[in-house]
Amino acid sequence: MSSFAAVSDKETKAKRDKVVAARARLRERFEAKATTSGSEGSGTGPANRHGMPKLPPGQTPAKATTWPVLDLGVTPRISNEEWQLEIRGLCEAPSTLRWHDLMNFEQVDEASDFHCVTTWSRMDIAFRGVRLIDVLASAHPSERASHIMCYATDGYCTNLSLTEALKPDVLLAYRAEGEPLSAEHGGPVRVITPQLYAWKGAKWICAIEFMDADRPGFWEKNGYSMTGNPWLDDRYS
Ligand SMILES: Nc1nc2c(c(=O)[nH]1)N[C@H]1C(S)=C(S)[C@@H](COP(=O)(O)O)O[C@H]1N2
Ligand SMILES: [Mo]
Repeated sequence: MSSFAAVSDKETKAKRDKVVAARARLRERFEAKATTSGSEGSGTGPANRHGMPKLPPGQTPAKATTWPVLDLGVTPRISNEEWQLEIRGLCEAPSTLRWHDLMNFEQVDEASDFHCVTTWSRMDIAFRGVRLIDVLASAHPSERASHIMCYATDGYCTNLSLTEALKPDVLLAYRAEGEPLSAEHGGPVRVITPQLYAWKGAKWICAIEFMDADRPGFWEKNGYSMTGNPWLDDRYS
């Protein structure tokens, strides 16, 4: 399910057509070199789980009512008005997005799974947000860009290959289960990477850098895998 906010004028429509075209071009580039990163790992939600209540190896379902909080221990409190996302690095159109810019992208609802490397999983969390691919495409990444680093306000960072980052259910999420995303879970805006362990989704996202090589983020420097594919039990390096 997805919808555009009311289209008010031609200019907005033209802008969105451009975004859609940029997204298509970018997706094409990366689908061509898609890796074999787990045939069952390329997305989640009931459809992508083939309708099976199946968990990645070594994972246990958390109670439907619990969504544990895991982070470095500080909880930034950021209002929607204060929130900013800087897009930089190897791209032709670096920019800083504000809340209203985020609202101008297509808004999508995705039920996604959330796999923590500490072995609990929450299935089918209802998220609302913007596809990361749309935001990345709007910055026109250069041909050399192969990875991104996501930076967060608490000093955290984590790396993603563009192949993973561009998958359609990777979101910049700002609502969960019908409520604004709480500060504890990374609100106002965090990354959700349903096909990867949850540490790959930066809470309180504040910057994204396009890179021409892979580089470890916080947990990746501390022994976690560079890729983090739960379907391959790909936890540590
Ligand atoms: N900014 C930031 N993002 C982060 C983390 C963090 O410490 N800081 N921890 C990661 C880890 S290890 C996990 S398991 C998930 C936990 O998200 P949750 O607290 O919403 O369950 O966030 C990830 N994103
Ligand atoms: Mo984690």
